[in-house]
Amino acid sequence: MTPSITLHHLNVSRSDRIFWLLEELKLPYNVQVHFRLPTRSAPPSLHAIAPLGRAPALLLDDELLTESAYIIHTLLSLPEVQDAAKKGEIDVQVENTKDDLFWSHFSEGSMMNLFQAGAIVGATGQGWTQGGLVKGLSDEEKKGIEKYSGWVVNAYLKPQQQSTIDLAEGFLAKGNKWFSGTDKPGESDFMFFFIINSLLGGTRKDAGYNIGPALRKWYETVMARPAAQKALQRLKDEEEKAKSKI
Ligand SMILES: N[C@@H](CCC(=O)N[C@@H](CS)C(=O)NCC(=O)O)C(=O)O
Repeated sequence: MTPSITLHHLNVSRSDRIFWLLEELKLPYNVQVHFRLPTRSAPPSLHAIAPLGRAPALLLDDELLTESAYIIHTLLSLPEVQDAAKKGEIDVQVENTKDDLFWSHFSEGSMMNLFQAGAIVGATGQGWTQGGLVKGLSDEEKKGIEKYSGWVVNAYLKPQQQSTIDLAEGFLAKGNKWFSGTDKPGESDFMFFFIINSLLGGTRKDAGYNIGPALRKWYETVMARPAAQKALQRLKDEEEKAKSKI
């Protein structure tokens, strides 16, 4: 029996990974949109659903799943998904390969770790100096904060972030079409979608990272897939529908 699925989506978040996967798996799903607060944090509505108030969160029948890699792994393991793969009805690597496991952990544990740190320091630095997050700072203090947060983001974190991009580029450049190491996208490919989409098509597009030809080709291959196109369209439509109700 097809499970009932509700994806809790936060705007500009890792839940784009799950939209793409659900479209590839041809599973019907509902979407509940949560909009970030002006501080960029998740709103109370998401905290009411997920223990850490983070997205993505997914309700699978009565079970709440969090952590995108776990959500992806669980969906790929559903008996109906495994059956569909056996019958050739879906073009997805449903069994984890060694490469899949490595790159899935890498994408969140090493790569997003650094990008998340950069986003937090950048946004809170600005919140202190321009957003009134802390009142009564002197110009001298603001300059100090700007200098420190600029150094953390650009001199300390950026070269490390670039090294993670380069490592991923090196794997694909060896002739691998997908991070799964097979001829189909697997768990790790869905995991990479968030950061590569943000670096090539989203908020980090003009942030000065060097993205090599193999990663660009991977992204083009993803974006040429009807499921990825449907996913991004559904994400946009759901956000617009939810906005119109505010
Ligand atoms: N490791 C988690 C990370 C989840 C996470 O940090 N999500 C961000 C959005 S990309 C979030 O919900 N942020 C809201 C907040 O920090 O308040 C996963 O892969 O699902």
